[in-house]
This record gives sequence, structure tokens and C-alpha cells, in this order.
Amino acid sequence: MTATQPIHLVRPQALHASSERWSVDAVEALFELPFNDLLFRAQQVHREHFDANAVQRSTLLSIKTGGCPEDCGYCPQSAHHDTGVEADKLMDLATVRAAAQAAVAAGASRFCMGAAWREPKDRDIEKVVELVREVKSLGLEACCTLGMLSKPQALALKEAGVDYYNHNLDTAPEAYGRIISTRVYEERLATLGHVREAGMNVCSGGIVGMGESRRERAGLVAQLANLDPHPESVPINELVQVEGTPLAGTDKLDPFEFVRTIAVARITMPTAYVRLSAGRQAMGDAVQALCFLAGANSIFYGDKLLTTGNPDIERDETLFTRLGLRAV
Ligand code: SAM
Ligand code: DTB
Ligand code: SF4
Repeated sequence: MTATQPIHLVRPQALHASSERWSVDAVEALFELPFNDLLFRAQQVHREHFDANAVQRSTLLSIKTGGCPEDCGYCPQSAHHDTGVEADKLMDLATVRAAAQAAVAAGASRFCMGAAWREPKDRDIEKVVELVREVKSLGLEACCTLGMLSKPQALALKEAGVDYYNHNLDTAPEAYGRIISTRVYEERLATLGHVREAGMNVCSGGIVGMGESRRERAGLVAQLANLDPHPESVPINELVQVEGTPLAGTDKLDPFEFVRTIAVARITMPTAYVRLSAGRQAMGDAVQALCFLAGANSIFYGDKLLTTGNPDIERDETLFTRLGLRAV
């Protein structure tokens, strides 16, 4: 190479999907489209980036349940709400190993460990690192969701082999204070920054059906889509209403509005795995099929989420067969 030859630098950003800026208005306009037009657009975007019949499966395990100091209005694990969920200690290695082995046998590709912490202590991270190593030794991808992280904690998890860190924005910034009073949106965004900088894949999404407006759903999606780059994994949860939580008794969301949220996430975050997450147990098969048509290409797999139920493996296998879906 001669000294005069131009050197083309590859910006790290160029390795990801280019992040288009999405205004809340533009995202809301997608929500307003006729249902068929919206689904057609979402399916087109989906097929540009993914095999439309392939669905990724993650199995969840609650490694530290209940007694959480945060007051998230949706969550059965908050110590502020009387839901009957008992506070437990961190699960031991042998129990986690057995659950991860069962996930492999059932055909999951990722194992996600969740803890009811506001933020882990450094000695918690040391223990989780051991669990992650065990999960990785079984050939699974590892995901953790442990609450807010400092930068060194994020680096320690990355070093241990964590592939994805789940940390949801949950709702629009302006709705956040109605749902949670013990932390602010900016703290969530700071953790997402630490996760990104440490080199883990970002898994971030939210919950719909918490009484929010369509504009607020658009606000959540815009916030996620404008992260640069957008998250690699976007869980869209429908609120699982648990007796004793402040949000129990909220008016149920129209299922088509849930499908619309999936479609809008797909269009605005074209290369993300959009996960049809909590809420599937109460959802009919036809609505789930519409979610896959709208661009959902990931699910939580196994009969339990963290503390609440999920369709059992047999029901999901049957649904995959009926729809001609393939697990990846
Ligand atoms: N404590 C950590 C945190 O909040 O980031 C990790 C575990 S927390 C249970 C993970 C996510 O589960 C929350 O961000 C929320 O999106 C979801 N979640 C909790 N309770 C839910 C419910 N009742 N229905 C739907 N999603 C729920
Ligand atoms: C996510 O977005 N949904 C999952 C996972 N990330 C950790 C959790 C859903 C929890 C539903 C209520 C429960 O089972 O406690
Ligand atoms: Fe705690 Fe997470 Fe539940 Fe909030 S969502 S109460 S931080 S476990």
C-alpha cells in the first residue's frame, strides 16, 4: 500500500444497523396505520433481515426471588407489595446447573437468569459469575437481568461470558413516575450505557397494558429505537396482573394493540430480535400467530417466567408445528 492510498475507517457504529432517529410523532403514526397496512410493512421489514419462520427461544430462571427494595407497580417481587411471593436467597450452583441442563434438553438456545435486586453488590456479581460460567459450559448463550449495574460490574459480567444483559425501560419517560418511585429513567439509561460499553448485547424493552396511552407506547418504542445502536433484543411484555400489586385490576389492553406494538417495534428496530414476552399464557394461539406475523421472532420458553406462569413446552411445540415455525 502506498502512503497516498485512502484509508477507509470502519466506524464501530457501521457494524450495527444504522440508527434512524424516530420522533414520537412518527412512531405514533405507525400505530395509527390500518392494521393490515401496519402488519404488511412489519412483515416486509422482518423478511429483509430475518428468516420469517425462525424463532429464538430463551428460558428464564429466577435465581434470586422476591424481597426487592424497588416499588415497581407491576412487579410481584417488590417488598412494597403483598403478593405472597417469599423472599429467597441466591440460588446455588447445582440448582442452576440442573435448570440449565433441562433448558438445553428442551431446545432453548439462551438461558436468562433474573434477580430481584435494585442493583447487585460486588460480592453478588462474583457469585453470578460462577453461575454464568456453568451455563456457558453447557453451550447455552447466557443472559442476566440483575438490576442496575456499575461499569466495572458490567465489565465483570462480560468477562464471565454474559452474551445479553436485560434491563427494560418498561414505559415512556413521562409515564415512569406513575409506575415506579424508587428510581428514575436516567438511571436505567446509564446502566444500558454501561452494558453497551462493556460489549454485551443489549436486551431492553417494556411492558404494555399498564394503563398507558397509545402516545406513551409510542414514547417507549421511540426511546428504545433511538438508542444508538438500537437494542439487539427487545422484549415486549404484556402486563401479567398479580393480586397485591398496585396495577392489578388495570383495564386489559385490546390484543390488536399488543400486536401493533410488536409491529411498530419491528419496523423501528429492524435488526432486533423482538421477543413476544410475558403475557403469552393468557393469550390465544391466534393472537400469538399475529405477533409472529408482526415480526416477533423470540419467546420465553418453559412453563415459568420468574414467578408467574408461561405456556408449557408441549403447548409451544404444538403451536410451532401448527405454524411451521422453526426454533433457532
Ligand atoms: N430486578 C431487575 C430489574 O427490574 O431490572 C431484573 C428483574 S425484573 C423482574 C425484569 C423485568 O420483568 C422488568 O423490567 C419488567 O419489565 C418485567 N416484569 C416484572 N413484572 C412483570 C409483570 N407483572 N408483567 C410483565 N412484565 C413484568
Ligand atoms: C422481560 O422483559 N420479561 C421477563 C424477563 N425480561 C426477565 C420477566 C417477566 C416477568 C413476569 C412476571 C413474573 O413472572 O414474575
Ligand atoms: Fe425489583 Fe425488578 Fe421487580 Fe422492580 S421489576 S420490583 S427492580 S425485581
